[in-house]
Amino acid sequence: MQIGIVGLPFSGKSTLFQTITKTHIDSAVLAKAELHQAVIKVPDERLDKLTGIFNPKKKVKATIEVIDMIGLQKGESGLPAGQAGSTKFTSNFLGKVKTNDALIHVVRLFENNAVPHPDNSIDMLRDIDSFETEFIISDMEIVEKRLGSIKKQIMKTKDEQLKRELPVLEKCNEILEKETPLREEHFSIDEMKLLRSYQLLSAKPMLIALNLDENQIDLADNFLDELVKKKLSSNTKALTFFGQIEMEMSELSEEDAAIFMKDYGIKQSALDSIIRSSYDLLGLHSFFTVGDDECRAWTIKKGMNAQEAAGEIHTDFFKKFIRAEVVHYDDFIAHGSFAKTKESGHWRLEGKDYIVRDGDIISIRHG
Ligand SMILES: Nc1nc2c(ncn2[C@@H]2O[C@H](COP(=O)(O)OP(=O)(O)O)[C@@H](O)[C@H]2O)c(=O)[nH]1
Ligand SMILES: [Mg+2]
Repeated sequence: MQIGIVGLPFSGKSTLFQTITKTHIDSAVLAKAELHQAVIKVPDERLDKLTGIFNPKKKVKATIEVIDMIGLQKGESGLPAGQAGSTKFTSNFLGKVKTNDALIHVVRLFENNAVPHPDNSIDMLRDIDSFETEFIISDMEIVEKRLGSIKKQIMKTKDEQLKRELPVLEKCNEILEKETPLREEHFSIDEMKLLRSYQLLSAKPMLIALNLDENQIDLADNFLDELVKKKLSSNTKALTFFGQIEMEMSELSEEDAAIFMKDYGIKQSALDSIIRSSYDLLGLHSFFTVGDDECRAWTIKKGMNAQEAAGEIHTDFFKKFIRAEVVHYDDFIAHGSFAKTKESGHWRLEGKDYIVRDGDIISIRHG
C-alpha cells in the first residue's frame, strides 16, 4: 500500500513525513524539489507479544509506503498568490499523485510568520476545496476524453467491455459536473474495477490531516467538528496532528514521547492516528504468521479469503493452496500454545473460501 502526502507549500508535509516515517531529512535536501519515499513500520502490540512468545530470529512488522509529494510549485499557473487558480497543479505533479492508493492532505492551521501561508491567510475549507477542484478538473479531462473515444470505438467494434465501461464513465461525468469528488458517490465493486486503470484522483480515499500548533491543542476537536459538519463522506476521514512538536517527539524514546504527549494533552500520536485512519479508510486489517524463524504481521483487505491471504505471503501459496491452519490471536493468548488451542477446539483447518479475520494466526498448507 502506498500513501501520498499532498498539500500546499509550508503546510507541514515534510514535517509529517519525517514524523511518521521516523526519518530525518537534511534541510538542504528538503529544499530541493524531490520526492521523498520511506516506509512506516506499523506498530502492533499483538506482534510484539507473539515475538515475545516465539522468540524468532526475525520480527517483521507490516509496512505502509509513504511519499512526500513535493512538486506543487506556487505560481506555476502564472496567477498571483491568493487568486483562485493560483495553485494550479502541473501535470507532472498530478501524474505522481495518481499512483497512490490513498492520499493524506495536510492542511495548515498553525500561524507562523517566519513561513507565511502561500495565500497569506489560514482558511482550512478554502485549502481543501482548492485541492478538490484541481482533482475534479483533472478527472473530468480524463473522463471526457475517454468517453469521446469509447463512443467512436463502440460504433465500429461493438466491443462488450467498452459497452460496460460507457455507463460507468457517464456516471463519473455526471458526478464531476456537479463538482463532487468521485469518492463521495457509491460505486459497485464491478464499477470500481472498470475505473481502476484510470487512476482518477478525486476517487482516491482521502485523509485530511489538520496541522495545528501546540497552542491550538485545545481547539483540535472544534476544528474537526467544523470539518465533519461541512465536508466529510465515507471515503474521507479527518484527523489533527501537531507538526512541530510531534516531529521533535519522534526523536525521543517511546517512554519519553508518551510522557511528553501526556503533558501536552495530545491523545494520539500522528503515527497512530494516521495508521488507524488509513486502515479504516482502505478497509484493511492484519493477520500473523509465526514460527521460530520469523513472526510477521501482514496487511490485507478486509473480506479476503484464506487463499488470497496465502497469495500475499507467496504467489506459490496461492496457486498450490490446500488448507489454512487458523487460530485467532485472542484464543492463542488465552490458551498459551497451539497444542492447547487444539484441545479446546480453537485450532481449525479452513478451506480457501474462509474469510480471514483481523488477528488470525495462519499457517498455509500447500502442495
Ligand atoms: N509553528 C509551526 N510551524 C510548523 C508546524 N509544522 C510545520 N511548521 C514549519 O513550517 C515550515 C514548513 O514545513 P514543511 O513540513 O517543510 O512544509 P511542506 O512545504 O508542506 O513540506 C517549516 O519551517 C516547519 O518548521 C507547526 O505545527 N507549527
Ligand atoms: Mg516539503
